[in-house]
Amino acid sequence: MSKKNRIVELCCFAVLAIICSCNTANKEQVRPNIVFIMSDDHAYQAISAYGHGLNHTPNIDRIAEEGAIFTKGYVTNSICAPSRAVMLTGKHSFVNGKVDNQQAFDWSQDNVAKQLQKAGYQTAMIGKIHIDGLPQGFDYSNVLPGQGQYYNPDFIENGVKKQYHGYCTQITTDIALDWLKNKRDKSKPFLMLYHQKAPHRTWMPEKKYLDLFEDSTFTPPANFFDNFENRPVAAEHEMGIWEHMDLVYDLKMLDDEGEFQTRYRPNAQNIYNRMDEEQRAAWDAHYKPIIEEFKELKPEGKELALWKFNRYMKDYLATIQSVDDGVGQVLDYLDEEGLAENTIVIYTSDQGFYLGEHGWFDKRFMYEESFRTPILMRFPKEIKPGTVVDGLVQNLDFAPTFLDYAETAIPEDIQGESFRSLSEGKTENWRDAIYYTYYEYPGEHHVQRHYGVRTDRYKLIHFYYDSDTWELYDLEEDPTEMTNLYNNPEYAEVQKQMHARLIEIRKKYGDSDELNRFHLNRFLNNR
Ligand code: SGN
Ligand code: CA
Repeated sequence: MSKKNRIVELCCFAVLAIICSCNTANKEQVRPNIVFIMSDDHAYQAISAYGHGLNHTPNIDRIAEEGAIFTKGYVTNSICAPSRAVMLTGKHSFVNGKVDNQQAFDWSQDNVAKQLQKAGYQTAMIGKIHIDGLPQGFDYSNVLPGQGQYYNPDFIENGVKKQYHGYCTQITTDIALDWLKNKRDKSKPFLMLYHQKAPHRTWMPEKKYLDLFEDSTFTPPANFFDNFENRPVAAEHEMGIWEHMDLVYDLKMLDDEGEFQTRYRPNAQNIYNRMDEEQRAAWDAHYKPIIEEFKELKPEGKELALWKFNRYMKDYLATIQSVDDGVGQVLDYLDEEGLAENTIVIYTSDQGFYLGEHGWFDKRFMYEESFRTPILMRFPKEIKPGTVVDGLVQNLDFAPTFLDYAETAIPEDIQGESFRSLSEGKTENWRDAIYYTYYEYPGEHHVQRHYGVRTDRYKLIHFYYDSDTWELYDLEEDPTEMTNLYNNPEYAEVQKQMHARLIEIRKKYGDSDELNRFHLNRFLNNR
């Protein structure tokens, strides 16, 4: 090769190298960051953007104002750890194996954090995870063991346990901010799972918010005194505010005189003992007058039910205020760093929650309040402010959506679908039915095993194992699901069609009675 040709060849290589490196740099700049915020048991009714008027959550609302609110966000299995496993894997519980809170999760299977990590993302898991074992797929993890504690919680940082002093929600936010500011590799895009324990039972507010709702009076939902006519399975529940909510453990009536010897009083005492002197002083200053007042009032019957409902709402909503503050702090950080434009921010919960509907707290049932979950999402680059997404979306869809935005291939075996184009307003070819399964029975709160299908208008549920009960609802006529229409002759055709939809959707996702038996036997053998 002549000297001249050699020089030309070298120049070509140099130009090519520059083009390639520019492309990589561009790609790095272009791929969005993802902040996936999730709280535990946060009912959509308790986010002001959803318009129920119970409380004011300005920071969470901001995500929807500057982005999108999802009106039909649902989970596939309304219980904590399974919901998280679904989000991580993009697969239904009966496929990823984590069907209930007790069953071990197999961390060796693929998950969205592993996939994004492989694609060059920095990944972090902070806060409540409720899945045992060192989280896999994360460059950094700092998680609560099990349910975690509201006051002075333990955390497990990259496998090492240590106790923090203070209030869990704020600590979780501080850890998230510390990772964003000081720990991540700033040359890479990031995925941060920032997951709050609040507002999970036993709804312990932060010191500064103890009094926030003290002057409010809450009116319960119209079906608070539900008599469960036509719904024998729901009638068996153990999640009634009136009948099952513990006066001392849930509602903080830990009196010095020991007058209220309830079932869970010892647990309440343990939680109280965990606080330091200053925390206890603030706690007592707030609750002692309420205990005195309750002793004087001695409410009974329906009056007691309404008193309990009000105490529940005050504490539950107060814990949410700290969650909202944390969201604000993270959004501020994104603004300050100029990251807001190219960062997807999602706010969701591991499932919905009952705020007195049917007289309940807790979740688990396929009825709307616990089947549904809040989803709010901001991505200024692609989503117009004030977007309302009405398509049926499930927590199954988060993993493929993240991969889609990250320009990373979605593995074929992922069962969810990316809602990227739905969020931009393209509704064609979107699904018109969703599938649900629930397994944790026999168990706390006594909710039978069930599965079902929901379309835009109808819902068909089958309770099995200790029961063989079908329920059918017309959500347009009966949005609070008070009238079971199964075997109602007027709905014979709808019933037939919904059975067909159920068979079809179970086939689509690979569920069956045989799998239900398998999970039941595994559950019974592990007890
Ligand atoms: C705990 C709660 C239950 C709750 C489950 C599951 N009891 O066991 O009320 O249903 O968690 O919640 S408590 O006495 O420990 O508070 S989940 O969100 O983790 O699935
Ligand atoms: Ca939960």
